[in-house]
Amino acid sequence: MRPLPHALLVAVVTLGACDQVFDFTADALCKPRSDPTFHDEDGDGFEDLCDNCPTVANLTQADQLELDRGGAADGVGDACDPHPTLSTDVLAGLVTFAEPNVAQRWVRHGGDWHGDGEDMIYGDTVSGAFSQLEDVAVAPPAPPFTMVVQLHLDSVPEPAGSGAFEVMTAFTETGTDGVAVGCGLYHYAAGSFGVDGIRIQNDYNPMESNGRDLTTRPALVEYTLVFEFQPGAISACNLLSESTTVAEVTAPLTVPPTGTIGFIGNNISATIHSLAIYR
Ligand SMILES: [Ca+2]
Ligand SMILES: [Ca+2]
Ligand SMILES: [Ca+2]
Ligand SMILES: [Ca+2]
Repeated sequence: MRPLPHALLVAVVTLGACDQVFDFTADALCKPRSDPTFHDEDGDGFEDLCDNCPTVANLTQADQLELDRGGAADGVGDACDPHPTLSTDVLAGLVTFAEPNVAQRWVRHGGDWHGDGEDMIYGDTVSGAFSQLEDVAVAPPAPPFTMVVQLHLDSVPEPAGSGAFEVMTAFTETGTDGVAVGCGLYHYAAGSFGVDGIRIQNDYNPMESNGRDLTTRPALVEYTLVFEFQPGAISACNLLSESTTVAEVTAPLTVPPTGTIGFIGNNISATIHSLAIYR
């Protein structure tokens, strides 16, 4: 077994209290490849539970940026650290969609969400129906926290009329279609919110929504979506492609997240690889 950095060990042991939620168990650390539940989400050779960036390939496992500033490494690797200069980050949750009980945990409210054993795929490009996917077991942690989603944009149809196209990570009201606080990529018909952008959406209070246009139609590539949630303050939605910020938008979200963690989709096709939560 490869020794764990102390900070990561503390983080993962802390996660042991959340076993049913995120399937993290202390005795599952650093599984051998022969273990049938071995899983390496990012393919860098480090099994998820002993990888300091489980959703970003980082062969060096470098956790140096806080040290460079005279602080202490926090156990979250440089390649995925939401706050590289702050020593306070903790990986608080990980969803890879390869969990053995994924079909039971994730509930669909409309739309075509399906898992392939590694990813969750949203392919509702015909009906245009707004739909949600939520994890029935998971409520958001106490803010502040950061949600990071790795996804591939598969197709974005041309908007028609006032039609909306989007894929977002969200806090959804359990069992209720259409009520969510989310951060994501959207594509609206001109004259609506804009076209080809990202936005923070708050259906509890639409006045708190905010969006920003992209300068070009979004490429069908891998994206990282980062949702920084600060209750009662400014929250941020960042869209990154290959470590380059494509767009960022902020909005005041005065409604705290409720319900469960999930996704919303609407007439778009995307493959969602993973969701990680840092606090
Ligand atoms: Ca890995
Ligand atoms: Ca990694
Ligand atoms: Ca770090
Ligand atoms: Ca940090």
